[in-house]
Amino acid sequence: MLSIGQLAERTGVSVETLRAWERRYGVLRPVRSRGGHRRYSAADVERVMWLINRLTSGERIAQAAGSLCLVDEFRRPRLDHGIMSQELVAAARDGDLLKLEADLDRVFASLPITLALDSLVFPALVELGSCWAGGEENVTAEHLLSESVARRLSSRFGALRPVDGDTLLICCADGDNHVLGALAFAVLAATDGWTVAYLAGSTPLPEAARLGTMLAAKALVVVCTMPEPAGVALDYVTRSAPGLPWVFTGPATAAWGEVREGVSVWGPSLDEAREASQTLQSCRRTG
Ligand code: B12
Repeated sequence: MLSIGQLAERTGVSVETLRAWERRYGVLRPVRSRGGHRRYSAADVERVMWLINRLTSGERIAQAAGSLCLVDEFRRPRLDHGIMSQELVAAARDGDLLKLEADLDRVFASLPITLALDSLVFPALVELGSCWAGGEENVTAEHLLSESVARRLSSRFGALRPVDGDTLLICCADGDNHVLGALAFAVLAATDGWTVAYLAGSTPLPEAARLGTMLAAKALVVVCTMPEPAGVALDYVTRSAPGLPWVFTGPATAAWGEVREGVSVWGPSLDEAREASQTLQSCRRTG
């Protein structure tokens, strides 16, 4: 546990500012020592760092503090065995459209996309998907949830105007129509300044190769959710279309390592794939 001075040292935010944030917005959660002094935990350090991050990206403190309270609200249930994720599952199962939409609005408004997907949405989809595969679930619950998520990701993607940056082509392996991860990755890449040619689901790779060449894409990213189309795609690329900057990523490639049969593999998480794309971006800029 830290004193306020130690918290200030750890985070680089002055004691006065920390006190003001605590008083005005209640963003710190100190406990009292035996002598009655405030003591701050690692979670407080994390909260302050989170706020600094939001302020650096231009947000005002009141707004950032408001979002932080929502993040806390959503993180706590995740630690408690994913209760929030269970609520999404339940709302989708019950066809409770108002709750489903309201919950997803709050999730996407308050959390970074990767956190929203990895901590809440994907676990809910995996649960619905496995119940459906086990014959216990009607497919409508999964469709309701995945469509509501796809709408939100699409509208974010549509709001990001292409910049005059290097081009990343993003598609799903031929035969694979699981687009949510690909769409999320497209949003992240566009946010980072890539010009994104997003082709959505099932794309024949010879055609992706033609477009990628025409656009001089810096990477042709093939997102794979199902293992079989992933294997066929890798086989095609290594046998018939080497030489282009192919990258494989997505759930089906999670166990592949960084390179597979001479082809780059990004991930396994969305954050790691994003980092790999940022590294490529900075290599191109400096190179
Ligand atoms: C939603 C869904 C669908 C939707 C897709 C809607 C859409 N707009 O995308 C629809 C209804 C279209 C669908 C159809 C089918 N589906 Co489906 N589907 C799913 C479900 C529920 C979620 C898929 C998804 O979004 N996965 C992404 C997340 C949830 O997966 P994850 O493993 O947690 O991913 C982790 C990481 O890999 C990473 N990640 C995820 N995405 C990405 C992307 C990138 C770029 C990166 C870097 C990382 C990353 O984040 C996660 C956390 O770390 C899964 C269940 C599951 N277990 O995944 C089944 C699942 C993928 N589907 C399956 C099947 C069988 C089908 C169908 C064949 C069913 C049928 N008989 O028609 C069809 C195939 C259609 C096709 N040709 O593609 C199987 C696949 C089995 C297999 N091993 O091949 C699954 C696993 C269900 C199951 N348990 O059987 N499906």
